[in-house]
Amino acid sequence: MTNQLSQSPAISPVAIRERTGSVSTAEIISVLKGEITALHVSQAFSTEVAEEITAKFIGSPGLKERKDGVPGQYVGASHYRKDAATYFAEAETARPYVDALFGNLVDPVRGLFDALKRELHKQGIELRLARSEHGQANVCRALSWSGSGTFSLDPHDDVAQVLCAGNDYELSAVAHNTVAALNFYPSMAEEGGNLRLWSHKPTVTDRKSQGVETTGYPYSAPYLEAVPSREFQLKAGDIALIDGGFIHGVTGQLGNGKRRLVLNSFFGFARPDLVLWWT
Ligand SMILES: O=C(O)CCC(=O)C(=O)O
Ligand SMILES: [Fe+2]
Repeated sequence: MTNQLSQSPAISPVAIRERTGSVSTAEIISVLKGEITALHVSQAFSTEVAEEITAKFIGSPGLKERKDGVPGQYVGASHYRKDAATYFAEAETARPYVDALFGNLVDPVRGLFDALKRELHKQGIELRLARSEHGQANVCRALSWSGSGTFSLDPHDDVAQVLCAGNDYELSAVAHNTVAALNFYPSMAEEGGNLRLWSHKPTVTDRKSQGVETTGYPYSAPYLEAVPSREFQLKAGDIALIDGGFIHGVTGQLGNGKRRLVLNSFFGFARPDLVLWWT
C-alpha cells in the first residue's frame, strides 16, 4: 500500500527569463531543450495587431463555447480529449476562422513558426504542423477563459493530454520530451488573468494520485499548497513560452471591460530530427 496523502509533490527547479523586446529562436530552442522553464517577453508584438485580433475574435462567426469541461470560448481546434480523426477534421473546418483573426495584417504566430522553422532547418531538424490522413493542425487557436473564482483557467499540465492522446496521433511521442506551450496575449483584463507557474512537474504517478491521469486538469488547491509558485504579470502584446509539463493556471480576472484573449500553440521534439506543432 502506498500512502498518497503523506506524499507531498516534488519541487522541480525553474529557470525563468523575463524581458522586453523580440523573441529569439535561440531562446525558443532553449525552452524546447528544457534549459529555460519559462520565458516572458513584454511588448513582443504590436498594439495594432493585438487590437485587430481581439476585434476579429469578438466578431468571429467561428466563435464557440467549450463543452469539454474547461470553461471558455474559442476559435480554432483543441486536441484535448479528442481522437485524431475528430481533432484534425475540426482543425480543417476551423482554419478559415483562425486565418481571419489576423485580417490583412501579418500573423505574428506564423512569423515565429517560420523563423523557428528556418533556424531548426539549419541544424538538420524539420519543424512542421502535426497531421494525419484527416488533415493538419492550425498554427494557433484563440481562447478566452471564463472560469470564475481563484482561477479563470484551473491549474493543469499540458503533457497528460499529449501522453494520452492515443496511438493514432503522431504527436504522442512529444510527451516524452518538453511540450512547449506558446502564448500570445492580444488582450488582457483590467486586473488579474496572470499566468501562475508552480515549481512542480508531475509524473504519471502524481497524476494518478490526483485523478487527472489522462487530462492533467485540474489540480486541487490542497495538492499545490506547499509548492512554490510565481506569477507572470501579463499585458496585451506580451508573449509567454513555458515548459507545459510544469503545472500552470490563469488567475481570476476583474473588470467588465476588456476580456483576456490568448493565442495558444504547442510544440516539441517527436524525434531528434523532427519538431511537431499543434493546438
Ligand atoms: O491562457 C494562458 O495564459 C495559458 C493557456 C494554457 O495554459 C493552455 O491553453 O493550456
Ligand atoms: Fe496549459
